Amino acid sequence: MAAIELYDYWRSSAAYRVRIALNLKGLDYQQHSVHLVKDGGQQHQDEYTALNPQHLVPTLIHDEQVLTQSLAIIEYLDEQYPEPALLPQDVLARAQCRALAQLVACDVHPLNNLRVLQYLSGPLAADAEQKSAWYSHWIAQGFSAYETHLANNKGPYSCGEQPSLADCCLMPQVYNARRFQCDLSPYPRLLAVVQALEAHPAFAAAAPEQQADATP
Ligand SMILES: N[C@@H](CCC(=O)N[C@@H](CS)C(=O)NCC(=O)O)C(=O)O
Repeated sequence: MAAIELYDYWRSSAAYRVRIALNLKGLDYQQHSVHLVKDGGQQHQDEYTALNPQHLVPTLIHDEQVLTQSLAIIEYLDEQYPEPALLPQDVLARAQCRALAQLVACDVHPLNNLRVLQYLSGPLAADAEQKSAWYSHWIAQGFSAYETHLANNKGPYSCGEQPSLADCCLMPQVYNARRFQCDLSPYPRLLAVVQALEAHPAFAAAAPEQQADATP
């Protein structure tokens, strides 16, 4: 098996998605911590931007090839290592599963990312209360739509009976929402899925606190 290396940060939700996918596939990987805060953010150092010119984690190295963007990385892994599949076989179900993943990864996460929060509190001089209101607003918009979609779901996970790409995105976003003390009580279906995910060993091992670079 080709060596896999993951440039990672324990609290990065995009890297957390990839850790889940790697664990679901049972793949061994070597982690390199890129501390997003220390030294002004190690994601900005030349050595790292040579790999990822967006100054973002994760970056995955597989077979000496460099891959960026968590969703692209997960789909790449799914094609290289098809079992267990992270997308449904049915074409329509596959599109619907990708839609849930993108709801989180494209329409919630980028609005609440570290660099956005830093811009809010820096150049825009938002105070802690405004930042928290911003954060909760985008979580509520996204999770309320996710909750509605789940009404049509059959099975313990976001897209039926197996953990999927959508779950790789949901779990880290819920971790972040809890960290920012967002009220998740309006989303009982989403919380039931999260309960199933938390009980799954691949998700448990990918949790931020389980990572070697986690700090109290
Ligand atoms: N769309 C990218 C997002 C990656 C991303 O936003 N990573 C965050 C951590 S979750 C990051 O590196 N932030 C550094 C910063 O904001 O300076 C992906 O899915 O890989």
